[in-house]
Amino acid sequence: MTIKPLVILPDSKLRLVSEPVKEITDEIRKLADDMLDTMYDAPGVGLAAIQVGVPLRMVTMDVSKTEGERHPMVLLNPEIVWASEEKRVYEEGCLSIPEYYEEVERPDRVRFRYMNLQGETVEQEAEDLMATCVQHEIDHLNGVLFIDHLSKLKRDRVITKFKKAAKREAGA
Ligand code: K1U
Ligand code: ZN
Repeated sequence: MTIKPLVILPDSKLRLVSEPVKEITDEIRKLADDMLDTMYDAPGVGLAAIQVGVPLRMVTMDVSKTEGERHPMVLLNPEIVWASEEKRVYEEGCLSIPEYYEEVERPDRVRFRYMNLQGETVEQEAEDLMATCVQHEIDHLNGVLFIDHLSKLKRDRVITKFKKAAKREAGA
């Protein structure tokens, strides 16, 4: 079991556009295992590779609702192929912006496509938490954070708070 350190705001790595996964190697399988360990440990319902410092288009998710049950998903090169006109508001958090939660409006339902670790292309429809989570994670692959969906005032406030915390930690 490997828990990787999380990349935290204002680290500029969070703004990188991640590169596609070209081949499923042992290294990719190990990264998937480490990301799942890190996500469950946090705990979180999703994680993008860049949040552990790796700029690859790779996401782990587990949005299962049943206590004690695990339904781990590994998405390689995920993309949204359809989004509903209807929107919904969900209170989001981010493991890279600890202890900050805000309501974000996004499409209510999406259809997404990805490659699994077996190299198969999968297409799946999502609603509720899964729809929110997959959109949040694909944003990470494009260097977008959930705070970018908020007003400039709220976004600047949270960035300033995390910059000050990082400065304090560097000086400590
Ligand atoms: O990408 C991330 O930072 C993970 C993030 C994903 C997410 C959460 C909520 C809405 C959209 C996207 C998290 O997992 S934050 C932690 C969290 O929400 C949670 C943790 C444990 C149980 C249930 C939720
Ligand atoms: Zn996040």
